[in-house]
Amino acid sequence: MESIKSCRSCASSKLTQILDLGVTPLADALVKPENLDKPEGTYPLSVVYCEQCTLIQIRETVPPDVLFCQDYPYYSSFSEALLKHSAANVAEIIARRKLGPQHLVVEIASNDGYLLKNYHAAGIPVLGIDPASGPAQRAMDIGVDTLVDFFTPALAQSLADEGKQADVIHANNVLAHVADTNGIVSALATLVKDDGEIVIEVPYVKDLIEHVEFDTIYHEHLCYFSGIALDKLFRRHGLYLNDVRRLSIHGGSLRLFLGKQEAVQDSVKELLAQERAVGMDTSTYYEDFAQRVDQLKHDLLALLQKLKSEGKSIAAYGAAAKGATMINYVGVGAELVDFVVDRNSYKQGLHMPGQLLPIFAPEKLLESMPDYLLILAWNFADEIRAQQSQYAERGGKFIVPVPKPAIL
Ligand code: JHZ
Repeated sequence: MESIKSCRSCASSKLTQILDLGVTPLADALVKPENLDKPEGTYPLSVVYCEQCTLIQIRETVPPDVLFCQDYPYYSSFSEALLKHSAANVAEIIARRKLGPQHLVVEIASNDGYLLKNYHAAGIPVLGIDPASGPAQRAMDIGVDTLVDFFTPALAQSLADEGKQADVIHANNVLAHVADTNGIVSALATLVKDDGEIVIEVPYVKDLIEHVEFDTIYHEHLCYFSGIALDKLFRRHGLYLNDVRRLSIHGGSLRLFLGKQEAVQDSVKELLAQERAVGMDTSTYYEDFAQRVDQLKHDLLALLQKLKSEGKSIAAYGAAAKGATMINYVGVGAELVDFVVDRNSYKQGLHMPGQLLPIFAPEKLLESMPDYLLILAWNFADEIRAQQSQYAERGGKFIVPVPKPAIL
């Protein structure tokens, strides 16, 4: 592991620490039953603000081949909400750009083909790029052509040399995952055609801070983006942030539309102005975050301990990466929560990193009927509650941990 001395975007060494989450295991390094006695790798996790370009980032860089290996357990297609969100995005872009068989759409971090399959079904050529071979194989099985590799400037150049520049590039929830922040943006600029478009989704740091979504901080996420920080980053590589939308997905995200020609719309000007108005271009904006995170930790622990002292049983829903940060930072172990359930069959039978809570299929809920269900995948709380209506009808109650622990 390396610890940065300068900003990943602008290289300034003026970094101000805003949060220390201690030493944690890797959020997606789920533990196999046969390894339960073996020590897990743990890494420090701390968040800094760049005084020059305003980018929020973690100090620690864990090598990508450790993070996104063959066993990488995240498969996008387990959420109906995400599938709907992606299909709607694709339909809009096909219609607006009048895409057809003569075009090429590339997705970086294409995972199991959850997004590109919509273009493929419409007869538009696609290429996915993803280093995690498990999800990539799933994509290929459904006909989504996929390169199992890391997306680098060299790979972008070799695709461009082969005549495979893209009309549209999607890069959802991947910008933050790449340590060479300038490298990935320059690679996007290389791969997109001069009249092409890049559509990027990132979790929005304003939502993270305002709703205390501290659990979305883990080693896979190196950067936490604002419009101000992104605009500076893109311009350095001849790309213009021309349009932007705020989305509710993943606790609040930005969808960014970039091109090689400058055509900045009011949406971008308004977003940047709003960010400046609340002070996101100063470290003051982030000053009380650590204290609010600590309050949430205290409140959640107190709630779970009170329920246990009343003889109630508690389980958790969602073996999400963010769930690992939540249970490890708050200290939610087997004395409080009996087990975790998750629909992702690749996670079932494994254990959460750190606290080692066992992961089962959601059917276990109706069999065991815990009194309370802590929703660790709170970003999909509506979907999960709808799906678990039988659990609720039988008297089960839900706990949502952010922005403030609440029983629903
Ligand atoms: P979910 C991942 O984070 C990892 P995670 C990654 N680093 C990233 O950037 C973000 O996504 C965007 C399960 N589930 O998506 C599926 C059910 O079991 O919030 C997942 O295991 N039933 C790439 O892991 C987990 O919950 C359901 O009905 O924090 C959700 O994880 C639903 C909706 C989900 O992301």
